[in-house]
Amino acid sequence: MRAQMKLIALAAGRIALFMAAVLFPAAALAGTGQPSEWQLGFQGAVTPVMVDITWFHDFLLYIITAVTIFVLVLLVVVMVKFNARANPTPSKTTHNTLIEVIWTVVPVIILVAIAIPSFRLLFFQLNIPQADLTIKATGKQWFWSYAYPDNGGFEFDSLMLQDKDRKPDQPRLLAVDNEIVVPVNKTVRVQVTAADVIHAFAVPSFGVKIDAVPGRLNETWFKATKEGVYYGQCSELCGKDHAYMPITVRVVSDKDFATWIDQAKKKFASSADAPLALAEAAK
Ligand SMILES: [Cu+2]
Repeated sequence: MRAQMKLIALAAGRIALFMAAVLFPAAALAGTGQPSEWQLGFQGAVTPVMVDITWFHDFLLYIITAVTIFVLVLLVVVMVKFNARANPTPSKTTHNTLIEVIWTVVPVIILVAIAIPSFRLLFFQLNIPQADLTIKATGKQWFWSYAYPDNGGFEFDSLMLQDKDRKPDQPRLLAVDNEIVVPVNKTVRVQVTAADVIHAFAVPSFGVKIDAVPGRLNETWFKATKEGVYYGQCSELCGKDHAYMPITVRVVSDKDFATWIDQAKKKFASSADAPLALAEAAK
């Protein structure tokens, strides 16, 4: 009995959590930049694209909740009013023009109402605006390499931090040795490709997820509106260490970005991984 009560209490807790997520989707226990415990919704949005994705998700949730409740109510009404006991002599009606027009037109209206913001969002994501900065991300088995062609063309590898190298504030399986650094409130174009197999570049708080395909250059963009550290992961099953090639983006002020660029140019210039920098130096 006590075990049953415990189970019921647990289930009630889960349902309450779910209802909270439905009623207050924006506050659905979500971390920003990284997942949080008991998170149900998306990670917090820090780019205009992710703000729109979150809005669209919530908008769809309201529609699907209304549709589901409406169908449930209809089912209950039919069961109660039209069962054999309550309604011994059923009507022989087979057609009703008005109701058929309604159940065709209303779903069409709902689909159009969904399609308009959906396409608007798709174009917003896929039209790369005039960029302030371009970085190139190359997926490799099993780490990422990043190049900054606008800033001297240096390139560096970014590997997941092992537990022994991690500082206390760096999350496990998400922190890397060399982070991507970008300025806040600047449009960043990301060119994404791969050197071996298909990977995918994804940062949930930015609303960015795009395949990294060998021999092809994909493009995406983000404009982070808040300084901070945002984590993502390779999101295309790419082999044995797929789970261990995270992405870390540090969003900083313009001044800090300029400082970082100066340091990075020196730090990564001598690297054998910087063919562009070497080519430029040879000029
Ligand atoms: Cu991968």
